[in-house]
Order: sequence, then C-alpha cells, then structure tokens
Amino acid sequence: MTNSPSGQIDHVLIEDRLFPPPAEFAKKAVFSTTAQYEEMYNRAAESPDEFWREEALEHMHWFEPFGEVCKWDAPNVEWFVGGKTNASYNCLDRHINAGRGDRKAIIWEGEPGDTRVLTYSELRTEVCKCAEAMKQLGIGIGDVVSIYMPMTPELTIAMLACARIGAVHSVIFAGFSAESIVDRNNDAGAKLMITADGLYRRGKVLPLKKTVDEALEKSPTVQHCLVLKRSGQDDVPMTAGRDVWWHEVVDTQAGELPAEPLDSEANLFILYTSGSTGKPKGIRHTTAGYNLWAKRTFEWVFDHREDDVYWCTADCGWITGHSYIVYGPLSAGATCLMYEGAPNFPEEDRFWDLVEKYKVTILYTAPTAIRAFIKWGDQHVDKHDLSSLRLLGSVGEGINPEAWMWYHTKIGGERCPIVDTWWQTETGGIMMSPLPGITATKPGSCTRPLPGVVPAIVDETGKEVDDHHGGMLCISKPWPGMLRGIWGDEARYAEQYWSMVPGKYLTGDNARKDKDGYYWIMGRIDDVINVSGHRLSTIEVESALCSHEAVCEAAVVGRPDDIKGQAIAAFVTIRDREPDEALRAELKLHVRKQIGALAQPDDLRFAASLPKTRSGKIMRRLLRDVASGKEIGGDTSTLEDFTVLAKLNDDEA
Ligand code: 6R9
Repeated sequence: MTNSPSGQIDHVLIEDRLFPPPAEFAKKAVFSTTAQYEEMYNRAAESPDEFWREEALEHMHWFEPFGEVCKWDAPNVEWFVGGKTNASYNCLDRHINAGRGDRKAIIWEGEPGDTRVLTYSELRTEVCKCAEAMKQLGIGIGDVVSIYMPMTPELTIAMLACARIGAVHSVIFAGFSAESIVDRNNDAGAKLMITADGLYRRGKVLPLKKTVDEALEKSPTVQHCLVLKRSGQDDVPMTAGRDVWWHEVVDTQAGELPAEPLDSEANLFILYTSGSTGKPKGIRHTTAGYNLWAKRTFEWVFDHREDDVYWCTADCGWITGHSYIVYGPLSAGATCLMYEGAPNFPEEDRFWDLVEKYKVTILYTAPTAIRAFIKWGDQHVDKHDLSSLRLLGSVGEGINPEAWMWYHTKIGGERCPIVDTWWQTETGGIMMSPLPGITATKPGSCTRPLPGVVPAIVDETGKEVDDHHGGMLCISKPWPGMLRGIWGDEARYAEQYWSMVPGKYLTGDNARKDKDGYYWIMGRIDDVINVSGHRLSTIEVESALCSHEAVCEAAVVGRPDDIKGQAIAAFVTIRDREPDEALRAELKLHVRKQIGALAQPDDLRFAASLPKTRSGKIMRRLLRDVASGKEIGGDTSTLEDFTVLAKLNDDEA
C-alpha cells in the first residue's frame, strides 16, 4: 500500500471469491452469453441513438412518434424529443390490449394478514377511478400531488393515476414527520395530498391523517386531501371542503378514463432525497426516458419471465419502490408481491413465510434487512421452504461480503445468483449490476455497467485515474433514466452534479475497478477517511469488521487526530457475545490482521443499533459528529429512529 496521490483511494481489502452463474439458470436466462451482453453494450455505447430508438419503439407505446432520440446540452437533456406516451398506459393498457389483462399484477398482503389480488385489468379500473376522482378535485397536467400512504395497492394506484392524467407525484415516506411533509409540500407547491387514516406497524396503528392535518396547517398550496380508510379508526377528523374519503369519491367512479398522451419530457414525479447537508432536494424525473429505463433494467437484471413471482421489499417512498415496485415490473407485465408491514411482525420469519406462501421466485431487498435477519438468527429461516427462489437482489448500500455469503447460502440455497445493484435516486434505475445468467459474481462488487452506462473514475482534477486505486465515480454519457433536474433549483442541479467534472455526471460515490473490469463501490466521497495521507474507504474497513463472527453491523468514520490527520472510529453492533474490553481488543486486532495496521480502528464503540435513513443506509455523517464529540448537526429529517442517537453517546461496554 502506498501513500495515495490526491484523489485516489487506497484499496485495502482483498476479496477474490468468484461465483459463476449456476448452469441451470444460465440456460434459460435473458442474457445467456457474454457475447450477447458485449454486443449490446458496445452498440449502446457506439450508436446510442440507433440503440435507444429501437428500444423505445419496441418497448413503449407512442401516441405520437418522437423525432430526435437524445438532445444533449450538458447538463440539460431531452430524450425521445416530441414524442407522446404515457407511463400508466405502458404499465397497464399495453398488456391488456395484448390479451394479458387477466395476469396478476399485484398480490398484496397487509400486515394483519389480509390479502388482495389485482389483475392488470382490475388495476387499470382502479387507476382510472382514482384518476377520475383527482380530475374532479381539479388536478390536471403538471399539478403536484403529495402521496403519504401505507404500502397498500392504493399507493400504486395513486401513483399510476397521477401518471395517467399527467399530474406529478411526490411520494413522501409514511414515516416522516409533519415538518418533513410541510417542507416537501411547500417546495413542490403540491395541490392535492393523498393519505390514509392510519398505518399498521408492528401491530399498532400510526395515525397518518393526524400527522397530515398538522402538516396541512402549514401547506397553503394544498387544496384537497383524499383519505383512504385503511385502519378504520372512528375518530378521524375530516375538514369540510378540503378532505374527502377515497371510498366516497374514488370507488364511485366509472373507471374508464383513457390515458392522456403526454410529452416525453413531461414531469412524471419528484422524489425528495436528503442532501448530506441542507434541505432535501426534489429529484425530478420525466416520462419516457425514465419509463423505458425502469422497464429495460428490470427485464435485464431480474431476468424476468412469465411465471415469476417477483417481490421487492422496498417502500414506495424510496426510489427503489418507484422503479422496481411500480414502473419497471408493471411495464414488464410482472406479477408482483407487495407487503405492507414490518419484517418482524408477528415474528421474525414474516418475509420467509411470505416467500413460501406466495412461491416468490425473485427477491429484491437491502443489506440492512439482510444484516437484521442474520442478527435475528437462522432458526427463522430454517422453518420455511424457500425452494421457489431463483434469483436474489440487493440494493441501497454496499453489501459486505459476509452478508452476501449468508444471503447466498442461507436464503439462496447456493443455487440463486445474487444481483448487487448499484444506482441512485438520480439515476432513475439500475446502472451497474451482474446479469444473472452470465456474470460470475464477487461478493461486494456490483460488477459491470448495463448497456447505455459509461462510467469513469476520476481524481479531483477530473482526470481518469489508475483503476486499481479508486476515485470519484462519474457517468460520461447521458442515459434515458437520468434525473432532469432538482425541482425549483436548476442552479443546484448544475452545481451539485455537473460542475466538478465538466460534461460528466458526478455520482458522489467513490469506486474502483479491478483487473477483471468489475466495479467496487467504496462509499460516499464525503466518507473517505484520510489516515496519515492514506485515503481509506469506509466499506472496506466495515467489511473487515463484519467478517468477525460477533459483528452484525459496522460503521466506520474519521475523527480529527493531531498526529494522523484523521483517526478511525468504528461503531459496531454485535450478536451472541457480551460487549467487553476483550472483544473490543479482539475486533481491533481482527481489522489489523485483515487489512493492516493502518486500518485498525483507534476507537471502537459498541452500539445497540446504528442511525439509518428510512431506506436503511447508515448515516455516517451523524456518527462523525458523535465520534468527534460534536453536536449533531445538519438535516436529520430522514433519520429512522431518533433514540438511536442518544444511545450512541453512551458507550455500552
Ligand atoms: C437505489 C438507491 C444512492 C446511494 C448511492 C450509493 C448507495 C446504492 C448500492 C450502493 C453500494 C450498492 N448504494 N446501491 N452502494 N452498492 N449496490 O439506493 O438510491 O437512496 O438515492 O441512494 O446509495 O452510495 O450513491 P438512493
């Protein structure tokens, strides 16, 4: 390991296990030969206009044809210029018109165990009813609708209803506070709010409408509130003239509204994502390019087939829910399981119970969930028959090799490929991932870019760096699913993503590329730790900690140090052991053995849990403040559990 020149990162952890795709899987896969991928990748890179023209014509409905394929004037882009399409049409009518209306679209299970199945035809009827009601409430093209709902079919219905009439949805995760709703409503100028009376979470009912009422006092642009009766409490106050019940205004409609032909670049949705500091930004996605990207990446990465039962465990309040619960799978005509509640209700085996009951074939979840399952113990998994599974996916954070191995053996029975999918709210859909029929996987690597994605790793001056070290990950060419801007703040869009390396999209992540051309995400740029001039990535040190049998989760941050510049502070959660000084010393030594003295944590704290965003990402920014003894600053609106912060301050050992 050498002292790293500016911009480069020292790659320190060696992981060279290789898992070729199972032969049985490869035989029937969408991508079954490497040559097929390479041909497609090269064509997309060399003749993007021709490639995407064919893709768009084959995979979407066009009310009016587009002319130019891609109009690129960095940082502004238009795809499929002048064309008219509709995402709800592509998700519903396209299948129904092709005689596939009786296929199951959504198989839903509520937390209390109630169930509902909707075919594509039934789903369209519900979407039309909701769209008709929204129109009566004065909503039309370009109006923003905030959706704050439990994971019920009506959440998908509301999103598609917006898409049907050209309204722009802004889904707000139904765990956010009234203050967060206010910020988002006001930033977007939302005209309508859709919510429910209550939400089930671990057997309790959270009063959603109460939170919304509080928020609406400070949301002057919102004129109406449409309320779904989900939990059935009696004491839901309805404000006359503003609030209406779903069962009164939606269920009574005819359900036959044709989809509005919308411009390719019509705004489809805004999704707020936390900036590392400052206020959340509304990432803006438009219709045609996003829709095509979600559909094709879904089909490529999840190797989708007619008889699959696909389950993405995300919440629709996260981009993963948008692209891989709603727009991707439904455009592809998939049968999707949707689950409302917590993974540990009534017991820690709920997910495995669902997989067995509905014979799920494709499961897409997040490392944070996988690490929780490991902590809860194998006995919950062992009770169930998981033999229906054929493919597993991961998203949201790097998956530590140990968690990858557990997922592979315990859940996948060593027979299911794992697709570790790297992407962002901003990218609209998956950018790098194994293709399950052809890619030999390495635990912890998202492997290679999908067709249409041209990555570059650069240093702080924008120069491409030696691949084996690491640097900042950029994307060099526009792709159809890319964000079109930040709602109401185009200057911030240009500044944040396009100013540092002109002409290239800056992802904000660090990455390195290995000798096989595989990419390894090394964490956020802001998270790099500089120890005596060596720039270390958080994920590698965390993965070393996680490879110790007592460690469940680890988060590593830098804190100021007079001598080394930065010292390493680690926060770990453990299982099957009591936290004590002996374990602390053992874990520090473990990292030293795995990586080297340089990466040995100076501080190691045991924590009951780590602070995370709602989508399960560890908030290292907060831990940095804790580690350096500072007040916790910045935006904490996306923090999942505030009590975690208090607990982190008193070391438990
Ligand atoms: C889809 C989503 C984006 C950030 C991204 C990166 C991290 C996501 C990852 C991953 C390593 C993966 N991330 N997937 N890191 N490996 N497979 O998560 O979107 O919520 O916007 O987060 O998440 O740091 O930049 P979003």
